[in-house]
Amino acid sequence: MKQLTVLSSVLLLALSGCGKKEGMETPGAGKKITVGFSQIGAESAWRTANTQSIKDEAGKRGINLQFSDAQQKQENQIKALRSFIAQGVDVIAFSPVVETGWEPVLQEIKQAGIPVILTDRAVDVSDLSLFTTFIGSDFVEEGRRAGKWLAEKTGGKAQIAELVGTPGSAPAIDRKKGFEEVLAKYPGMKIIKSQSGDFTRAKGKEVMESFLKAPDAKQINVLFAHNDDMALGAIQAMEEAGVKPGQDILIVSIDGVKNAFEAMAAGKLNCTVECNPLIGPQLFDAVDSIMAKKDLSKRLVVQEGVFDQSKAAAELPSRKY
Ligand code: GYE
Repeated sequence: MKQLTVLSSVLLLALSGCGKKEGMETPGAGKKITVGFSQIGAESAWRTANTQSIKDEAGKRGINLQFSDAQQKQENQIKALRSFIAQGVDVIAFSPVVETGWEPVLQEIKQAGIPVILTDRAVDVSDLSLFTTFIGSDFVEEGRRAGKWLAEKTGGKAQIAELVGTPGSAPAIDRKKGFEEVLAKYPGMKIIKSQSGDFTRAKGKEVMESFLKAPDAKQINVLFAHNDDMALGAIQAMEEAGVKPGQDILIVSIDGVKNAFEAMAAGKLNCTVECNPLIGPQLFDAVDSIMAKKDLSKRLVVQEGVFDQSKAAAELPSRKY
């Protein structure tokens, strides 16, 4: 994300070097646009909503969507990207499972003259011409929002267990960074346990079980989970261990999926920081701009908020994911 952060102030960058090579066929009126999309997997409710949003929007716009699920493996994503090159798709979009290791395949895509849109997660590359635009949330800010809510709620005193997302992924790196930025201002707030739950409910439960079995388990009075699914798994582990989630241990997580709102309404989760997965419309607007050879902002940020128990019941009926 370093390079992207530097660039976030530079809003309008031309598509130079990212468009199709001269002489290559561009779909004319009536010809369907083909987009190859490599999705990370189906690890969370967030991801399921994200996939649905992309498929629905492609359907609405009559886009020929080549969708590929990588089951949370970078090697599968790289294979999918190479098959999109072989098919000669018009645009490639993908949500990179981790930040690093993309340079070679992105170079191959560039050689083939196919524009790339990153969605949701960023890549760590030094050559920014390797992609046209990145559409996604500000994960550092989400981590800060979780930290600020917690500092206010606890008066700056907390012994925190942290459930980290997929190691090496942009949201795990950035949410931790933003959260720790806030913690640095409060000497009474400390992370005493930290382990990856890979953004899944099953892993979140498993890791929370091991936290609760540790000799110093009684000291934990807060859980910060990098996504709702891990928090929901941890809630189950707490209940099975006779610990009251939301009371004995305060819980703050990120995403804002419907099940998290239900858990808040039931008093088991205390706060969720929103991360909006419904980026299908923005993705295909970007595809349209590319096809029309219009300038496109290098960074498109998704708008989102923070919800606690006091707002949960009112928000629940209109929650879209
Ligand atoms: O928070 C998590 C998902 O990249 C923002 O990935 C996304 C994260 C989201 O598995 O639930």
